[in-house]
Amino acid sequence: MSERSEILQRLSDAIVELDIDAIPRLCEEALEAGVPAHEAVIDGMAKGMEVVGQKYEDSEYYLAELIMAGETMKEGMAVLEPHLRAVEMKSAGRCVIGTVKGDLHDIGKNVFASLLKAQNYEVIDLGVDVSPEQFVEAVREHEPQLLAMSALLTTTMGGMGSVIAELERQGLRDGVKVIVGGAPMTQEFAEEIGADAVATDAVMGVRIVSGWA
Ligand code: B12
Repeated sequence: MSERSEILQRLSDAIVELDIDAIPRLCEEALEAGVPAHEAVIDGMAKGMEVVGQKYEDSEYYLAELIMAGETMKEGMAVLEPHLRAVEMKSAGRCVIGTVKGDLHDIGKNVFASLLKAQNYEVIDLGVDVSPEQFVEAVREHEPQLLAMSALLTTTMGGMGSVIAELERQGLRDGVKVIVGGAPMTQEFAEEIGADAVATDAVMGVRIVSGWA
């Protein structure tokens, strides 16, 4: 195993083992070894999150472990975020972002928002559990080029369609590009709700939107 893949594996393992004390040091080590910050997030820590999700499904982990895994990943993000400048992209614009109503998952949204900021986007983050009314109001107020919505629960992803329908109803849809993201997204779903693009990983998302600039 190369040094890089070994470090990525250790980052993933630390998330799975909920090792909140070790994660900041491991993130530093990754940076020192020349691993780009976005790779440490997506190919390291986020891979561990997938294992955590699997263990939860297998009833090996419970809600307490999900919470702890989230906290561990946030500790790692605190070290890596200032270094998220490795994706080579041009352009800038304004983006309104949020996690849809009923959904409290924000780690992936925050990763995407950090990558956008690193590309000189102005990011207006509405947080989690954002209602269609709040999204539409923010689009009216801030007139962004980009609206980004995140959902991790299959039960909440439908809320994205409500936002787009409301934008259309209020005559705001044509002025903004809409990207939806999160693990349960599919191309078919994005087309069905009338989103402009879909991404299941944040780097892919940044590539797509910078192509629009
Ligand atoms: C951590 C976690 C939590 C934490 C969240 C902490 C936080 N602040 O976010 C807590 C403990 C709160 C939580 C709660 C729950 N969770 Co949870 N959680 C997870 C877990 C383990 C990891 C998610 C994560 O952060 N991954 C790391 C990030 C980096 O990845 P990501 O979110 O997928 O984001 C990436 C991409 O999707 C993309 N992306 C994300 N958003 C966006 C947006 C845009 C615009 C773009 C371009 C890209 C993009 O970019 C990111 C980086 O590449 C997942 C399992 C999993 N593997 O996903 C379950 C999971 C999502 N949770 C699940 C469940 C069931 C729940 C609960 C219902 C549990 C319960 N019984 O209460 C509650 C729901 C609470 C609520 N109302 O939202 C299920 C969802 C099942 C489903 N199909 O709907 C999962 C899949 C676990 C499982 N396997 O069953 N959870």
